[in-house]
Amino acid sequence: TDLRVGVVGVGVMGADHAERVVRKTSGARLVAVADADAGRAEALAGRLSERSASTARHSGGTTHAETVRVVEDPMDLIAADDVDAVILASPGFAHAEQLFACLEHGKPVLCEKPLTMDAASALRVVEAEHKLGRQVIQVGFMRRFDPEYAALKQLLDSGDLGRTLLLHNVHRNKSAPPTFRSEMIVRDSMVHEVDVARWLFGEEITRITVHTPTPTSLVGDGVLDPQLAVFELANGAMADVEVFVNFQVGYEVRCEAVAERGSATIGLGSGVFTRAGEQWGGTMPADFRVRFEQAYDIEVQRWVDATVRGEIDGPSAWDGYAAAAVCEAGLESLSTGKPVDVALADRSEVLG
Ligand code: ISE
Repeated sequence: TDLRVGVVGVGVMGADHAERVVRKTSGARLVAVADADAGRAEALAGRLSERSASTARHSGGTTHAETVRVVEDPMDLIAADDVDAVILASPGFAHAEQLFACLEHGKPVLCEKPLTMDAASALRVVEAEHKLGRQVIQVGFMRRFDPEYAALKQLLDSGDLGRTLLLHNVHRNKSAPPTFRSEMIVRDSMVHEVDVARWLFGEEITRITVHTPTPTSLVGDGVLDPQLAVFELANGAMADVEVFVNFQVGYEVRCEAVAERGSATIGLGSGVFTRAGEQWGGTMPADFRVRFEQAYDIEVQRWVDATVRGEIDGPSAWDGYAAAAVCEAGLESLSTGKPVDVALADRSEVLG
């Protein structure tokens, strides 16, 4: 029997995930959506109900032609008997309360980043899950599922290039809405590189410095975009990242790992690169849904498969907490311009 999934928050990412569950994920079925904007939820539910009905007709009725219902209150969706698992794609500020509800009802949840808005609340989530006695929270750091990132990780872990010394990252969005302020650049965008650095090195980040060059004139007053951050890791390695969310050109995410005997770059291969007439170039994806489509597909499929087994299969609540702790220090560095030590709880004390 299919895993019955409910999606909370159907903005850009939630709508994308809802559609993914209906169209591309096997072993799962979308039963309900909830959103603060009821009209938006209704429109999506209508569209996806029609789609699953027509899929059922075309496949001779083997697919469930369920209608996707709209639940007004996210808490009711999380509690609903016919929702086995939840995808949380509401804004970050709503996550803590909704995660606690998922834990209370023992519902497995794929939670989009950030886990919560600050380290203290993220740690409370980790502790509450630990008390439950099983891992039910997976965090949406989908880059770990991107085939290019996965290949880079494998290469670095193989040791063929020697020890990894440095990462250089570039993270550019074509544009961001005016509501995307400096803090969101850290908490919602840079947080991906925070996870990538922790994951590729297998080490915690102990210190972060966020530099802020003169902002682009194409953003509103007071928005510090781009930002240039340096992470220091527990083993002495370092990573830098340029995050520029109003780059204007297109979506671009690159990562170069510098090791003792060579370097490896990913993020150049999406799209067709041509060389002609002393020029090279290619196309760029417009946004993260295009660039990371495969990663999201793999993420959700593996989450569904693991959930059915009663497990998670990806970044854990601890990973979400560790990233929140780094981002919190990053926000302090953003305002002072100084390096800020990351205050991270002792993992073995929290998780035993
Ligand atoms: C967005 O929320 C994402 O997660 C994207 O991966 C990132 O590139 C973008 O900057 C965020 O706003």
